[in-house]
Amino acid sequence: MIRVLVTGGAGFIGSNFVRWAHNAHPDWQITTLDKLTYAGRLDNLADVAESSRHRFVHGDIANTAVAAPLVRESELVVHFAAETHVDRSIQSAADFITTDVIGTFVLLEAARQAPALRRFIQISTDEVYGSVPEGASTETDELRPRNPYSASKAGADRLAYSYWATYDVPVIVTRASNNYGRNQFPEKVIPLFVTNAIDNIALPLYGDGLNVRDWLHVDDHCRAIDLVIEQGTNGEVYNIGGGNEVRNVDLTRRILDLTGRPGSLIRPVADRPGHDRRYALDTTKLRRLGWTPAAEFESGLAATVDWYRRNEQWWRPIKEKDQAFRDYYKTQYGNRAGA
Ligand code: NAD
Ligand code: TDX
Repeated sequence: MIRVLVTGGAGFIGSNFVRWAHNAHPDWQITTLDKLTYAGRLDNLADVAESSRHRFVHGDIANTAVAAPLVRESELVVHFAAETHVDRSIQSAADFITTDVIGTFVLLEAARQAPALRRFIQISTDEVYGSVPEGASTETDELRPRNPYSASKAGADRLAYSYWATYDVPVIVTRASNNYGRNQFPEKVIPLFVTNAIDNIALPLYGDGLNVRDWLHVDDHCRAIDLVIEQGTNGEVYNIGGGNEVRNVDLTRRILDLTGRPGSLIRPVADRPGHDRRYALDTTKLRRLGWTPAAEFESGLAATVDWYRRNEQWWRPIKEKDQAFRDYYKTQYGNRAGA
């Protein structure tokens, strides 16, 4: 059996990856290490809860006593754990530095003493390139992160690279675009807007709504990570982009169409400070390994809306009963003046 450590496996992409990898790789013995922050949910891992090929460890990646032994026993590490929401990083950056930078440092230090380790996948993001007015970012482009989240991710991204260059730790860095799909926490724009629309609550669209994101289905992301594990080259960076550039206002209208709600639910609100205008990735390098995204955005978004419709028991307790989420929502949107 191949021993695989997945950090942040109770979150959105991590749990989709664990479920996907558990099905695709009967020879993987998977350990999920997760702190279960507000974004981590054990029920995201319900499909593998009974499996003898999966083990859950509750712990912090920044805690060497917990994290280092798990890294040292692994052949593969897929490192998703992070604070991930840009708006929260603007409210307070401390947890982003502790988890995204120092937590990654702790894992990398342990990786130096992991005799069987053959891959350490650092899950980075397209946000490290900063705003891209035209064209598409290639892996060798300069990094220009512009918010505390993307700056902390850029720090982790380059720290991981440095451990390959300096200590020969078998690091590969992936930089994905905006993911969508099942189990995404309802602070991110798609699940927030879908669940608000279901409830007939206003959709707070930042600024002029013309910012562009490139949407990647989480299943396509999982396949890409798997391919990079199998066929990537240590020390390299791989962009993973869905090739679906959509303006936020158009995304919002599609969500309203899919939920049968009127355009009057759109509420233009004050812009996010330092709001990156556009992200776009050149994915030639990954495509050369044989990857193409399978999901078509229209149907992928419709299936995602459908998932939130059918799984109200998953998100209603967060939006209606979780006081921490309600406080966050109030701080973020309560007094937000119109754009
Ligand atoms: P998420 O917020 O849904 O989940 C993060 C998970 O990490 C949670 O389960 C949380 O409990 C866990 N975690 C946080 N701090 C931890 C700590 N100190 N120790 C252990 N576990 C901890 O995030 P996501 O959207 O699934 O993102 C996963 C990764 O992918 C992140 O590294 C993120 O930067 C990257 N990424 C996300 C996107 C996207 O669109 N969501 C795009 C590109 C890259
Ligand atoms: O209420 C909102 N209104 C709004 O207009 C929210 C939450 C977002 N937006 C806009 C801001 C962005 O232009 O929608 C777009 C997407 O916002 P988010 O869902 O917050 O994602 P983004 O900031 O683009 O970052 C995401 O993609 C890259 C993930 O959260 C990151 O973890 C990932 O690295």
